[in-house]
Amino acid sequence: MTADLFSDQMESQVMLADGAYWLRSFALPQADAVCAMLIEHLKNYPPQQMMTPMGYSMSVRTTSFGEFGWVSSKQGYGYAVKNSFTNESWPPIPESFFDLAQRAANQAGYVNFKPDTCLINVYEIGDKMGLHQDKDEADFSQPIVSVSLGLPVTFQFGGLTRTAKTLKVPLSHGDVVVWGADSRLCFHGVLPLKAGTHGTLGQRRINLTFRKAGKM
Ligand code: MD6
Ligand code: FE
Repeated sequence: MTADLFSDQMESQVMLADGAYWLRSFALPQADAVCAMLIEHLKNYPPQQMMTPMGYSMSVRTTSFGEFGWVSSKQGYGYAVKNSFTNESWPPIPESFFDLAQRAANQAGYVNFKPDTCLINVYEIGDKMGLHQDKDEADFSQPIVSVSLGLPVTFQFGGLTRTAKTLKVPLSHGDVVVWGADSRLCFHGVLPLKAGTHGTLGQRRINLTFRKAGKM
């Protein structure tokens, strides 16, 4: 892959593995509106640092939309119908976010994607996420749709074992990655966020991850 083939802001589609696609700039037309909604939302629903089952504090701050929210604690990883910090249900996925996720899934060949959770991860400078598989969902036939906003970051996309070689994917504001089918359980992670200032989100990256967590 050469830089001149993929100039800035160009919408293009890159296959990362069987069933995994990097949709460059796919969300760019909606990205600033999505960010504006998120900035307002996070004022009322502050993201929280969760604990890993091993007892470490995660670096990213997290909250969710949807019927389910992704949670981590000493009890393990999984989905919960209530936010344990507020004891309230998660607010519904905004319609425009749901539409964006569904269109991205369609673009990657996954028809009829109906996410019931949208995880909001807020990365500050230095925040990262180690290599892991997403396997807390009830049904692996549904893909994962991940929308990147704000500062650029290096996303690692590997194989079905932790030691498989990883691709380093330079994600920018408005990029979407969709993975499912043969790549649904591929290891992935995020390298530490490098210092910078984004025009809309400042010194942050926000990642939205849409999934179908509950039963069909
Ligand atoms: C990201 N997040 O924040 C990617 N996976 O860019 C994840 O891959 C992820 O935050 C499973 C559970 C929580 C996560
Ligand atoms: Fe993940």
